[in-house]
Amino acid sequence: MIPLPLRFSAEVTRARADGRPIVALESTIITHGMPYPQNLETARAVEAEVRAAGAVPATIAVMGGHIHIGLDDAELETLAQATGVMKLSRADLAVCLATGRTGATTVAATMICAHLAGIAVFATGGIGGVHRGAETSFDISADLAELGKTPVTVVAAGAKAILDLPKTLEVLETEGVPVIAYGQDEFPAFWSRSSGLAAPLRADSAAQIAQAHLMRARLGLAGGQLVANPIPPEAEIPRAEITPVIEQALAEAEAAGIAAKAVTPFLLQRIFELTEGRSLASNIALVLNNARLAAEIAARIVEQPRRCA
Ligand code: PSU
Ligand code: MN
Repeated sequence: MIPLPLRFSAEVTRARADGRPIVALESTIITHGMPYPQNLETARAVEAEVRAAGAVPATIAVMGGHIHIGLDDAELETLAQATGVMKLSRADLAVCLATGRTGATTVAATMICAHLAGIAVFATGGIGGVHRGAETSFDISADLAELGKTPVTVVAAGAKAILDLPKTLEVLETEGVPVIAYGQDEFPAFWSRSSGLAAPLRADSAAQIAQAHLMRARLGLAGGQLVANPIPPEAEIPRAEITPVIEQALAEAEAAGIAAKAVTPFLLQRIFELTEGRSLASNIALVLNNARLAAEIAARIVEQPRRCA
């Protein structure tokens, strides 16, 4: 068999040896989700937030035929400025490795790589979902099926209202994915704490989420958990304010014939422009908030088996 092409950073190698909690971080948010230099600043700030909360960050990306589990600062900088980076989902990962190209991992691909590296918890901003108009386009993110297959707990701020949120929740239910709102009953909608939709499940502590993660494994249930962590109140853009902006961006995407992998990056960029950067400030705040919660969950997961053993 060919060797598993994992390459651990020095920091992650030490954390693994010491049995410390590790939080995986995705890289598509860096290459396709935010403009330079805010993408680099955010990536660094998110890593710092994970460390401040007592865990070790592992930003994941594909470079030079390897899956990097943890990037050093020079690698982070290279990725943040790179052009022509592949956006990797489950379908693209092996071809990117085989061809030696540089690839940024989406939620789906980051889950796969985190699991290969023995990392249980992953923090991001928002997950992909069912796009509006999916009944004709069939555009449903592979993130949803991945959550149904791969045992990683993903902390996100819900899903963006650029998606069809009721259909996204339906597909998650079909995939058997626990969607757990943190500290509230409602499913949060990324920039807004409220979506108008009830979350299927609720948890009020990192310890409960960690326990549920371990219990799923004990029960032999495949797949991960989606923790929907609402954006901090001071950073939110209320639903009434963001809705018309989303509608305009969607109309422009349709008029321009944007399709497939280009849809999410196009919408994010237009919403950034239309809100004059406010959407980006909110996005950064919610990712930091998710990094903190993910670090707490990872710490509880590392502790619990020892206590029970
Ligand atoms: N949603 C966001 N920000 C993002 C993404 C989604 O709010 O940066 C990125 C994530 O990497 C996610 C991917 O996994 O887009 C989903 O892309 P698609 O819809 O093409 O599956
Ligand atoms: Mn898609």
